[in-house]
Amino acid sequence: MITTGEFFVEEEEGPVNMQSRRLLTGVICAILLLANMGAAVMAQTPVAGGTPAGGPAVSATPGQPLKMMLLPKFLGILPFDQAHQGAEEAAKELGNPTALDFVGPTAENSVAGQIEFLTNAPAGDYNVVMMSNNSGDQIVPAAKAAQEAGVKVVTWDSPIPNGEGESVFVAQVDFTETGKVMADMALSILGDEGGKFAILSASPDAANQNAWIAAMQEALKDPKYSKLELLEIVYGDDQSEKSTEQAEALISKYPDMKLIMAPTSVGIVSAAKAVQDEGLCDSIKVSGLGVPSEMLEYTKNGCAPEFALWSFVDLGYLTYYVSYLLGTGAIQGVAGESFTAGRLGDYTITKDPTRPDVDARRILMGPFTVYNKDNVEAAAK
Ligand code: RAM
Repeated sequence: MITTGEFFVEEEEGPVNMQSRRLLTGVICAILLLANMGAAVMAQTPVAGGTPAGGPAVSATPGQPLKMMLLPKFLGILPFDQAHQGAEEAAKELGNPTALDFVGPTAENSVAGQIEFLTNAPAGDYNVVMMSNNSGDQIVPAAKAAQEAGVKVVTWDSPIPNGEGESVFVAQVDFTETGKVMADMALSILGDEGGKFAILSASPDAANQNAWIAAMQEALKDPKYSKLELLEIVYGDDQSEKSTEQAEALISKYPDMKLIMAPTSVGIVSAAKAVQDEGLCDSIKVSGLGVPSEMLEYTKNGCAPEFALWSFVDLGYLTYYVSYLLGTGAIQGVAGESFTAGRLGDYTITKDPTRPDVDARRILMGPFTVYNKDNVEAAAK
């Protein structure tokens, strides 16, 4: 290796040339010193392994082994299977040599079952748990214990309401907008004269449905929805039989009810079927959030003329990317960090604006799609 010293001894030169070369040596040394100082400062940044908040989008380094659990509210319904499909797609792309575990409780045992899965995650050597929370804030002690044991807890679909024990929430859509979308669908179905409607929700502990219902009630304060009157909120626990019973009870309790709004993929199908089976689709309509393939029949026959949803496949895919980046230390989950999530492109972590009073961070996916008889068939394929 040639050093600066050797460089000068080997050459024959006059005093002026010698002087300018000494000057050049000084400049080079100063530059090297500054470069070293810069490297030292960078090594001390708190987000070592990632990029500082506000920096360029971080890309994942594939092939790192991470044990990851995808924990839906419960097993056995199409949206969660679709999220699983998306997560597997990302797992393959990222070349994680450790297989993804898709596990969950039954719908009947959702709250206690989720708490148990999360409680056992550290002993199972998981690096990340990706959870659609169905246990409200009851999940917090288990989530905090998991975090303290070094397990990242990423929520998707349904967050931890108070944000405690949650690294970051991957939101399918903006929760405030969900309230407006539901109010708009009700108005568009019922027309200017409006009417009375009831809400058939999932379970009383479901953070996502609770937030959407609160957002809809807030949206309804706008005078343009003044003809929409909310009768009651009932809960079918995301179980078909219970949701059907609840829909039937609403139908017999409120003869003047014009609409059932169900912000759950299980509830909306149960309500549409109940209304159809009673032969009441001309007088009672159904709307809410549903999967196109499950709603096709009811949208085509006019029982459920409009409903909305997002892509659960993309939600699972994005959640896996976020979790892999967090688990490998490429991102820290702080507001301002940007990252690339494969085919979905770049995202930035922000403070969650829909939970303004708590310390929680969000990644927003979107978009919403509103389905009707014109586009439901294509989406159902
Ligand atoms: C059900 C679940 C899920 C919700 C959808 C709309 O599948 O409750 O959490 O996002 O409905």
